[in-house]
Amino acid sequence: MSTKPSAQLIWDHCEELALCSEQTTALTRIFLSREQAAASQMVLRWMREAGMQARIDAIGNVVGRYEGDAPGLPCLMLGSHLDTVRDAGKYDGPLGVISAIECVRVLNAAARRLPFAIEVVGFSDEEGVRFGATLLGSRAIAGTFDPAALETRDRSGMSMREALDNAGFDADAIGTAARSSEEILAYAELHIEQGPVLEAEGLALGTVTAINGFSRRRFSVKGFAGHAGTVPMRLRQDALTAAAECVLAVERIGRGDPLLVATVGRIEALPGAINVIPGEARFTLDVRAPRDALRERAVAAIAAEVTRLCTARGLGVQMEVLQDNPVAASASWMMAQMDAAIAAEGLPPYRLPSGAGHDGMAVAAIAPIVMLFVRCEKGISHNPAERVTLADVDVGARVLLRFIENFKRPA
Ligand code: HGY
Ligand code: MN
Ligand code: MN
Repeated sequence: MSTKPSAQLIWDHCEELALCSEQTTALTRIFLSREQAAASQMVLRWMREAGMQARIDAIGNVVGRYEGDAPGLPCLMLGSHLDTVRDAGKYDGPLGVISAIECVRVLNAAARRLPFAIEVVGFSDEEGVRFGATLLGSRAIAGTFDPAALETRDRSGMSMREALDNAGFDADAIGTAARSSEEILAYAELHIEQGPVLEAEGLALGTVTAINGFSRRRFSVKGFAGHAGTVPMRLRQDALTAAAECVLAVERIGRGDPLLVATVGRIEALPGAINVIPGEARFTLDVRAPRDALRERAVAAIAAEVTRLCTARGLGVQMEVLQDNPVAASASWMMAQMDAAIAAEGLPPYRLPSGAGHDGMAVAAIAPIVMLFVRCEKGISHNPAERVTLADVDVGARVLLRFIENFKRPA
């Protein structure tokens, strides 16, 4: 009987989960979609086959529980997210969920019970693709879900409340997903690095020191739609050319500090016809930094510059605050235990920050956190070219299992 996780099974389950997609030619699985419902049922089954009690909570998180050596003990929570970005890779999120399930399967096969319970969570919305606000599933578990988010709307104009109801959930029952800090000893997440550092260092794994803070905004530039053939250039109130200047200002301000990143990931011109001067332009903003003051200054500078540029053109602009998340630092004792697990598998411990956001930012509100990063090829992620190796999946799962088996919360 193997006492080691099966990297091949993890690999195969990532492949199988990737079939739950909005398209057949790309991987897109967004919050409350049919594809996500199918993925949740698949993960429920895997959790139960691994020996866990498994359920879907009030916001669609898939929650599996493996009891400790006595019933009802506080748990070490593991997991990651099951939703994806559009045209995603197969491992951002699912690798963490499936590796954690595989660790429990190995413990269960050996009839091993630890002095704490283990819970594995497949979070329902970490990416925030559908409604803009992110970490919805983990915030619900942390008890920090903002009910105002229920009124945000997706591309089709459907509100989150309606989408929850359509998917068979009760938007007003989201509070029942919240967990108390007494129930959770700590949270540990295995995730691909989504950056180039481990590969550059020639390392398979790293212990995450902190998750950079991030701010998300949505801007709407208001001009005046007009006939593309008749309105002279000097008389136009073109919302898109104003937005284009704003996008370059975001890049300029983002380049102002090597620790800062600022991105406009989406822009649209309305009404969006080839022969109509755009009367409105909408674009998103994503700003991140390892220090909250640096991020906050950059967001303020961008908002001021956007207003200045639009006003100079005689246009109006509105900014919607989608979300602000402070830096989430890993617990030092958990980093030490993750380093020890890495070393016990014969690898050199290595520490690095996370530029990407993760569910641990939300869970940090109720539990100490740590992450284990797994190398990904060229650091590519949020892209179908996202790749890991079977060998790295194998050592990642073995280190995660060793971390679990040796986990001990200091008195
Ligand atoms: O955007 C992020 O950093 C994460 O992938 N949700
Ligand atoms: Mn992720
Ligand atoms: Mn992601």
